[in-house]
Amino acid sequence: MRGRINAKQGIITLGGINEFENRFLNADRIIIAACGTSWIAGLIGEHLFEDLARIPTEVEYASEFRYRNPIIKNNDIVLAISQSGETADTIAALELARDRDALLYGICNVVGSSIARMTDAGSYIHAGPEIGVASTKAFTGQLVLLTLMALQLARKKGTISSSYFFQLLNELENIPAKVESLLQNDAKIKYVAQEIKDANNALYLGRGYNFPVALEGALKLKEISYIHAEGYPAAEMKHGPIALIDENMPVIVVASNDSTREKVISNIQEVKARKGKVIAIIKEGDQAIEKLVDYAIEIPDTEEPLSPLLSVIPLQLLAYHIAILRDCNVDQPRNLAKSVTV
Ligand code: F1P
Repeated sequence: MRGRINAKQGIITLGGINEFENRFLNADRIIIAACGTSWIAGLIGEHLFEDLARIPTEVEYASEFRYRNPIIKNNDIVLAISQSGETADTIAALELARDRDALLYGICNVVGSSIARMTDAGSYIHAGPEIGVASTKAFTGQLVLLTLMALQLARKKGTISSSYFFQLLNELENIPAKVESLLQNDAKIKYVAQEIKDANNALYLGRGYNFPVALEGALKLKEISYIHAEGYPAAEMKHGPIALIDENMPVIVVASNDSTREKVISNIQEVKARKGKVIAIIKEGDQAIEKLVDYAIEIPDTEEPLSPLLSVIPLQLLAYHIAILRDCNVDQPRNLAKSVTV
């Protein structure tokens, strides 16, 4: 069954969900299993499913899930996210869940892949082939799909108001134009890349919806430029990573969301007090944060549940420019395979 989206009429019908609508509406839990960038998309999915559709959600590294004898019940939905649809650990997690009668749902990019075939239902992101090894547009596609799933379920369950539903759905249509507009900042991002390209370490911080974005920024930097980078929830900085901060440590703070803004400002002040170099992703026109930091990269304002779709892009570009400046092969990073099948 094919899906349909009509923002004006407020219609989202993803085929895979329609087919098992009752299972989704009555699910005790969604367990997301994935690896790498797909796992990080899953963390944003957890926010979306809990925040909008009020379905308890857990996110698991597929590579660990399979070794833990996890509790999976037949009213659970195990949602595998995989660009390639061939990741061995994600397949193993699904096999385990299948033995325990959970509904298996797949979000894949590659049509007809193993995960697409072994799941009970699913949705393709149809992002086209990822040319490089590091996942970028697939991440965006996964986020859009997770948002649509959460919105369809929220609408059916009545967990968000009709006006908020339309607000989010209409804003989703504005995202491509906002992406175009933030790409105008590419020269600035390249300039920042030049300034920090010789760092040995980098720290990425974010809160709420932007915490997984910080993880993804760090992962992209590691994968393609070989700089050691860590992503942390901003509030965890005090529980360890703060010891690492000095003038040689770039700290990239994803500070674009209003609900966490004040707290993030105090994290920035803590880093500055230790002479750390702060690069902040800010909401357009946020002069207060701009004045506090060494470099600010603006992104257009949007609804918070959709903000990762915008805030991740400057981080992907930053990793890209740093990798190019360090003469790294951005499409074929050393030691990495497009699909990890063993
Ligand atoms: C997972 C993944 C990718 C990463 C690299 C290795 O793949 O970790 O996120 O970029 O290609 O594999 P998948 O299950 O999403 O295909």
